[in-house]
Amino acid sequence: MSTPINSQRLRLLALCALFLLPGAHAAEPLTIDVHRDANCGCCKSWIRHLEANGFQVIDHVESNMSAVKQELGVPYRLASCHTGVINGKFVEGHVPAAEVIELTRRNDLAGVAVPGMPKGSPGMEAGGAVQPYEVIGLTASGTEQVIAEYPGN
Ligand SMILES: [Cu+2]
Repeated sequence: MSTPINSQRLRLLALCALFLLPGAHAAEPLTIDVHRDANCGCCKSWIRHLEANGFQVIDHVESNMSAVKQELGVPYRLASCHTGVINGKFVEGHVPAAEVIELTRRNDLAGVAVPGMPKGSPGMEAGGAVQPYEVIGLTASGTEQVIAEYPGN
């Protein structure tokens, strides 16, 4: 008689764990290191975008950003201004918070990038102009895939 109750309880516990795990993850602020040049205004605006979306940002002012990018494995073709690092993965340029979060959930990606500095991307809103842009994911094996397109549909 007690066996079915116990297994039911176990099943309930398993269900609870399923629901609690993502919740516990979201409650804990995501911490990201951001490397930038001292005089980069749009980099600071991107940092504010991340903070507004619940990230804890550790700001690093660098004198040689290209050396930082090289060290972190950011391909030259994907380069932008600042470079973030989260869970050992790179976040290059004005990547929206949604794709930074996606990066933390994707085991296949080594990093994400918004190459260049497209107008209208997070931190690049000054002036009000909007350019379409893609968020590129770089897999561990070095292939690129588009993980988001902005402005979205
Ligand atoms: Cu920028």
